[in-house]
Amino acid sequence: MSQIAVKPRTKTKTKTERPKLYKVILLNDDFTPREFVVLVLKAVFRMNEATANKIMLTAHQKGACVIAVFTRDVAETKAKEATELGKAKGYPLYFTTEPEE
Ligand code: TYC
Repeated sequence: MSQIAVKPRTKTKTKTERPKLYKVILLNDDFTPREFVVLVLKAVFRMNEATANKIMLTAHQKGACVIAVFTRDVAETKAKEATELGKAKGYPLYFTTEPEE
């Protein structure tokens, strides 16, 4: 008796999806000094003085400003870190995150 082994056709499709990106948003408030906002932007988001100033002014004038996009973990960690820096000084400075469309 001969047996024929039939190999199942299993084709593995590798689907590499891009990780969803999250925006880090800087919110304006009436108390945090402008220079301190700039300092935090430079320290946490590695911005130069000019870029940090521009972002700070946009948030100051419009109420909020998108800083950058990162993977979820990085966005949340940086937002938390930056918010904590303000908190440590008694400022209500706040950074939030939001998924990109
Ligand atoms: N509005 C603050 C002030 O006038 C400065 C400021 C700018 C605070 C941007 C937060 O996200 C901010 N001192």
